[in-house]
Amino acid sequence: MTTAVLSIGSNLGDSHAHLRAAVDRLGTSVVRVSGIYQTPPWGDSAQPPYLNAVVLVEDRTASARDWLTRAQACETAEGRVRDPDRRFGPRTLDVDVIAVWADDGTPVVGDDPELTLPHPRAHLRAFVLVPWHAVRPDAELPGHGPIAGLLTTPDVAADIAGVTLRPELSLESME
Ligand code: PH2
Ligand code: MG
Ligand code: MG
Repeated sequence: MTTAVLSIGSNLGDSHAHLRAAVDRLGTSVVRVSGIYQTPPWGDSAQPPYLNAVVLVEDRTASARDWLTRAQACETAEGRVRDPDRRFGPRTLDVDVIAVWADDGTPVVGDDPELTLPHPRAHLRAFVLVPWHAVRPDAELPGHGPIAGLLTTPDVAADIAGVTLRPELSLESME
């Protein structure tokens, strides 16, 4: 079994619907979903704000690679088009694998350029850390320690004010 933290984001089209479609596609692997947060664009400011959330998943057989494959399947299903000239540009759906743990709780660590684990910039991103902390206050980002501590580092703390919960938008199942 592996467990993973996925960050989902969208700022093109019906962002709420794209995020919901990702959670639906992840199906029974979903353990917990955070609220939806509106967040200022990071890395390339000339684009609309994002909606971001975090999804905790687990699966009896999935490898770390399988989470990347599933993440990319979600992106493709929502019509994600990659602009090679604009790495941090707008997107219908982005699903990033933030961290993965094996059955015994050991974090998966890897420097494959296609899947660096843990995600190399997660410790800097308020739009990942705030929703993750909301659903798992005691979580640790492998290699960086408790996420509660990361929220108080100057770079992240400066971004927190811009990360706004949108309580009227939800990813919880309506069944
Ligand atoms: N994703 C990016 C680039 N910038 N900014 C915010 N606020 N949220 C994102 O998910 C995001 C971003 C590329 O993955
Ligand atoms: Mg991303
Ligand atoms: Mg991505």
